[in-house]
Amino acid sequence: MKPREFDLGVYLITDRACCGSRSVEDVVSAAIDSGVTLVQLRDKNVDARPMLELGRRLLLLLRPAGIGLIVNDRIDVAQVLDADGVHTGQQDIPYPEARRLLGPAKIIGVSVGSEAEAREAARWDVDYVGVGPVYPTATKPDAGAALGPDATARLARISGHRAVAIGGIDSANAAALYAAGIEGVATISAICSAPDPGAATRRLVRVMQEHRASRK
Ligand code: TZP
Ligand code: MG
Repeated sequence: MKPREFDLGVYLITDRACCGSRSVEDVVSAAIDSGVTLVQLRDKNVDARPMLELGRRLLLLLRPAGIGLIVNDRIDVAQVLDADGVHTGQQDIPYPEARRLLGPAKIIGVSVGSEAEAREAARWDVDYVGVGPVYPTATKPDAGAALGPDATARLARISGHRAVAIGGIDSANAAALYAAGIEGVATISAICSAPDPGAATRRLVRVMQEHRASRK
């Protein structure tokens, strides 16, 4: 993958708890085989070393498939892994410092959940914004009130950046986001908690492909 070239279309965010008895590697492997376009390593409850070890195992799966790995929060872990980029939230290292640490070639995504945050992101050369929560979600209890697709698209437009929507998204509600002008959908539970993560990924990829085909 060339630096900063990436497809936000169906963006899987990993969560060990949501994977249940399955390994994160098994879920990511099924998602890769089923057309996922980008993967984020996210684990709020683990030290750097196990995160690094999981990241290394995920890179062994992702690199041959040409799919990028983004690391949530941990710039140090992303650097040691030589991952494709980081995703930073509003309480993480601010974008200018993250860019200074990572250099121009890495992907940096920033979370946006309000107009003020979208306006701040507009001042920065971020590679994408993650906007949400679009719909109610049990996965991140402190995510705030659901924005809905229209407000999500509005925040994305204010930011002026490529955007991925997040929060409560599955194959039944993803089409509304693509239709509203959002480039991609990010999900944790719709894939990680699905009885069949591969089939869940294929359903989301089909929605994305139908939208892309309708725009040709
Ligand atoms: N940020 C905003 S909502 C959310 C994050 C990390 C959780 C998304 O999880 P799910 O299961 O796709 O709703
Ligand atoms: Mg964060």
